[in-house]
Amino acid sequence: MIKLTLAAVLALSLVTPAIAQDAAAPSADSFRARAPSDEVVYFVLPDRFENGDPKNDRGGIKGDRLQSGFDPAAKGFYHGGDLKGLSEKLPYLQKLGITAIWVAPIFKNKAVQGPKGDESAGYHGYWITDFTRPDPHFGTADEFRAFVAAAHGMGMKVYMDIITNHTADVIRYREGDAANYAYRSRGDYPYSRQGGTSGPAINAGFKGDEDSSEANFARLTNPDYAYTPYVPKGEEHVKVPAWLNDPDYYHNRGNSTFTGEDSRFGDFSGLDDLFTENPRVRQGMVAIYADWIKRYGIDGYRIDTARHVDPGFWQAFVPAILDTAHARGIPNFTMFGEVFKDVPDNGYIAQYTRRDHLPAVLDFAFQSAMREVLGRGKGTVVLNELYAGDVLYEGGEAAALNLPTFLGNHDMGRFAMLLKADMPGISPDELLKRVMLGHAMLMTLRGAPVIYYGDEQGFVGTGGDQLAREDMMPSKVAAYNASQLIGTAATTASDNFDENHPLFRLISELSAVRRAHPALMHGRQVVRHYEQGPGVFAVSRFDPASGAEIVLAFNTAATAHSANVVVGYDGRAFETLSGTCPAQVAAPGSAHFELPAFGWAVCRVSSKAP
Ligand SMILES: [Ca+2]
Ligand SMILES: [Ca+2]
Ligand SMILES: [Ca+2]
Repeated sequence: MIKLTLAAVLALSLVTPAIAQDAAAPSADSFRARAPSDEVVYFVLPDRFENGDPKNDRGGIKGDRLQSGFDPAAKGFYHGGDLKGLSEKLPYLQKLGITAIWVAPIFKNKAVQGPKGDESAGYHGYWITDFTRPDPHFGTADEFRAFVAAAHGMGMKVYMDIITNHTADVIRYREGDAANYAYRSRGDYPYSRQGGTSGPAINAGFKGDEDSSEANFARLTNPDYAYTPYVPKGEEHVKVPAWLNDPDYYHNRGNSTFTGEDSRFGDFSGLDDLFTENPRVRQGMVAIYADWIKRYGIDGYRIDTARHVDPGFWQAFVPAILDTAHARGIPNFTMFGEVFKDVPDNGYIAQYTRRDHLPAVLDFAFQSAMREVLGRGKGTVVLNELYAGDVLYEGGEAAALNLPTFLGNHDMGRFAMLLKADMPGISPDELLKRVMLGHAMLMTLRGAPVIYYGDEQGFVGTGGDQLAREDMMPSKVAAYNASQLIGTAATTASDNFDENHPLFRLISELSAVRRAHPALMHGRQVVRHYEQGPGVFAVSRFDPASGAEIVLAFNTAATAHSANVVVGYDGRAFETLSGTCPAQVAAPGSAHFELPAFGWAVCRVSSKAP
């Protein structure tokens, strides 16, 4: 590596006034003006974060854990974290460099559901009964309002996690195996007959679910075409708003296998699948989620299970919600859908921006590519293929800048766990280095980075789902506390809000660099270098106003690698923003990068010779 001379340092400092520190704290009044691409997002399950009020731990429900859902020693039950705790920890998130908080669903859930002996609780928030208020386990509407106001006061946005595909599992069927109702298809069980093609005629004149007009759905009056759905005694009015209690507004065809027709029309593990083709359901969902924007002025929606909802629903929902947000003075309101598939590719997820008109989708293709290059020994060419596909999104490469990118999540598990699964026997030190590099790439490559809570504290976890949902507050779950963290000697038995953790420091530093340089937030990205095996991957990103270039180079290999990387022909010298940059170009149009194992370089290009 070539060292900068003192003269070069002075020359660079004269032409580079905006350094990272300038952007340390986003100002409270400017958050509405920021594009979704400019955010650093933190995805948090409030139940697993901080307990600000022990009085709400049981959600006001009497009885044991099978009533209240509260059992801090069990990974599938409520642990006590809440909105008050989240508000108290906002300064921690601001120091981490977070500018937007994606909160897992806070709506009132069915506290406990599941077959006898296999019950679990709605601590994750995805089993909604009342769509109009926070779950009492998490706090009150006033506490949510206070949380949003506090976040906004610190210049941070709030993204809510919403569901339109299903409600909690309340509806049952008279026929079939209650443990797993088999899917009954539209061909075998048409809407025109009760219980199959040879059954009595019902729903005369209904032309099927492809005609979403009110006139057509006025003729769908009997929901007994596939199964005979019913609401168990005592639960007739459990859902809010009240229209949700009518089985007519659900598909009632049995459980999804997550492929083919049933992926859209089936119940997600028994969760009542809404008839999203029905205009009454569409109006109802728009009303519910428009109301949260009007009442609280939140900044965006992460949309759960988006691929299990019909395109016509999104084509109606998206513009109605955007109109509401814009009228409320939220010009940059964003929505990003969860389109999760075992083998995600950008062509598949891009459909949901083109056909369904979702403004963005969670970038599962980025996550998959990052695992390939950092966990599965694939060449950095995989990343070139990923970004080549950015033209597939509605709006093309510019729209891809707004995609939330991530390394792992609450379903698939944490990035550290995934790498460990790919490389059994990996040392904690190498795992930390790979996870650090992954975060350096996440924070600087195109897209809005999403940090999964706890990743900044070196959480690893031992699997997906419940095994990836550890507590930040001192945990009582034995399985969590037995898991070794990286970058720290701590375990989840103690509280983990360490601002000196190496991952916390890295994310915080790179967030500051990112926020100081428009090129890294919403600048066009051009791939500069990639290899067929592990090694160097490099891109340039460009400030849309000034045209200034920043070169990013990463080494995914476990040994030092170097490469001659294409750079702009006017470039002469580099200022190091992070990692190890060369002092100057090797020749106009080329720079020699030497990177240590798992090293990186974030380099601002200067046209002045050193
Ligand atoms: Ca609590
Ligand atoms: Ca059900
Ligand atoms: Ca569905």
